[in-house]
Amino acid sequence: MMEIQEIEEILQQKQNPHRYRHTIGVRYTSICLAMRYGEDLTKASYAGLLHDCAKHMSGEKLLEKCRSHHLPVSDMEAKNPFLLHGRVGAWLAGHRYGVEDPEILSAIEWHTTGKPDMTLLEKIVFTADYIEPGRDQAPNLAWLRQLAFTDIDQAVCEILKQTLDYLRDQGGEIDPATEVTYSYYLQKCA
Ligand code: DGI
Ligand code: FE
Ligand code: FE
Ligand code: FE
Repeated sequence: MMEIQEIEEILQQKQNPHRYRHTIGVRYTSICLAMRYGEDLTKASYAGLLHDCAKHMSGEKLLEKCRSHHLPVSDMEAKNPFLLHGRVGAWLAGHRYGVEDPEILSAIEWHTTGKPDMTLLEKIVFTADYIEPGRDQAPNLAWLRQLAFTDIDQAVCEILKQTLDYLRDQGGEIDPATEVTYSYYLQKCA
């Protein structure tokens, strides 16, 4: 794997200052959650740092990357290509940043929609993305941040609930993956 510092330098060049601050926030929040739940700190650090490493790409570029590297694209993703930044990011992490650990790659791939029965590392990155200190748009964030450090499954469930509410409100198309993930965690946390 490339050194953390070298990756930071590359991402700082590629991302706008706001996105880069978010990236660093997700890196450290992932590390904090890893401390709390007993995950490997190095894995959390790399997964958090690289989770949005393809976010700066346009929809067209993301689709082109998927075509050229034979990555799957669902109908929903073809219509909303930004949903592919996790999958393309995982590809970049592997091929440009030298990450070989499949757990790190999977946490990057699934950070936007989540998926049922996530690993601890996947849940950590999914949650850190939403609660990192730079985020301020969600309601009840102070409560949700505490919940994340109390019961991460409940936090995942609440984040999905808020995301679905937001998408319904905005008329955004809901990826079946997001819905399936919510159903799974709703049942698990009931
Ligand atoms: O890349 P970030 O902005 O840091 O965070 P992210 O990768 O979790 O993306 C968040 C955005 O993704 C947020 O605006 C909600 C949106 N999103 C999550 N699930 C779905 C979705 N958008 C659509 N259209 N459909 C989904 O199922
Ligand atoms: Fe993202
Ligand atoms: Fe997210
Ligand atoms: Fe993010």
